[in-house]
Amino acid sequence: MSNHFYKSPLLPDPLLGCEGEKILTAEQWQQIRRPEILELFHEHVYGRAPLQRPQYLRFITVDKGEGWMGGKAVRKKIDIGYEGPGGNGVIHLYLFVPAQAIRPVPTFLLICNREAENMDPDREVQSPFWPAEHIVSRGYAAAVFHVEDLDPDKHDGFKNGVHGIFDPPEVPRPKDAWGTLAAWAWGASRVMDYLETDPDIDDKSVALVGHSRGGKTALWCGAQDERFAMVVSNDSGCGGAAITRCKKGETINNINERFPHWFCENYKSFNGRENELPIDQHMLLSLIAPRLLYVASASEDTWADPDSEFLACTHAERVYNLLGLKGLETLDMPAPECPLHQGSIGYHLRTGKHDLTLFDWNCFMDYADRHMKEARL
Ligand code: GTR
Repeated sequence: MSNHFYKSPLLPDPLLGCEGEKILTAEQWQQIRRPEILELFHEHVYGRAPLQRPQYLRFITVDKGEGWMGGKAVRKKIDIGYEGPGGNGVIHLYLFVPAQAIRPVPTFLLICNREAENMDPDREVQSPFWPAEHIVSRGYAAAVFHVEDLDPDKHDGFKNGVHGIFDPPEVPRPKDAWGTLAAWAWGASRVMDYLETDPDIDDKSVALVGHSRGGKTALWCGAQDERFAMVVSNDSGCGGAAITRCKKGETINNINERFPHWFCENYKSFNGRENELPIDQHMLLSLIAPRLLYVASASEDTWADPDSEFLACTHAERVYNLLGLKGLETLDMPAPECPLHQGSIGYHLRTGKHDLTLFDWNCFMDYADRHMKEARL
């Protein structure tokens, strides 16, 4: 891994407003610059959701039972039903709450983008992708939902899922209309709507976790929805935690060709023109401030590009500093398996491939053990 100084591209400044004014105080950040940056990501990258909480949103506990995980957990299955002009849908939320813990408990919510077996609520499959037993044993509630409950991961002309349900019938579709990642992010916020109502859950201590396309989603959700106390991006790469300018591996052109449904139409105008973007991904990370941000990379994941993921963290740090918080506190990429857990931005590089492993989860929980209580709003 190289020291980022040798490859640092010229990046847009998170602390320079659109009118050219310097952002010098926490108040200016919150009132002026944060909304500007959020708007730029809506307009050019992820697109705009037509609504937040829909008028029709229902939480139904379809199952609640003790005695799971050898008596260590209570399992709940919650159906989060939503309805709009074009139909209705259901998010199936699975939740394991530690039986002995003092309530309300801090929680890890995973956005699952892998095969549904990885989140088996009956625990016949115990995948490291969602190590619910392990999460519970460390005193956290383990929550998960699947992205396909919001929108299928294929280019269907935005006919199915939440687009079909909520989109106004505008033809042609606006170039800043929400893509699939924004649809999934919208779903994570609806899960938070439920968690706020559950007396077992400490809704001020919820960490949102996503891997890869799920990691891009976690960041976009956490940037908009300030109810999440901690946001974790695992191997999220292009359109996630990685700086796009001078990025190795996947480019904007690659991602828009292979996944034309993920981002808004406007993003395609930056194919091969990264330098003309008014933002870069360090500015997405900065929108998580002052809350906890955790970025993880894997050494062999060159498509995502660990150097560019780390670089984004070092540049998001200026916003954390403005808000009186520490970031990574170093400009040097750490060695594999040597997590940086000092400040309000956490980072680790793991040896190995593009994946979400038990090592990654343990790092997220070590970090949360250390910071989530003190950061509690
Ligand atoms: C890849 C894609 C990446 C990443 C990954 C994943 O094919 O190019 O941007 O999102 O899929 O989600 O596993």
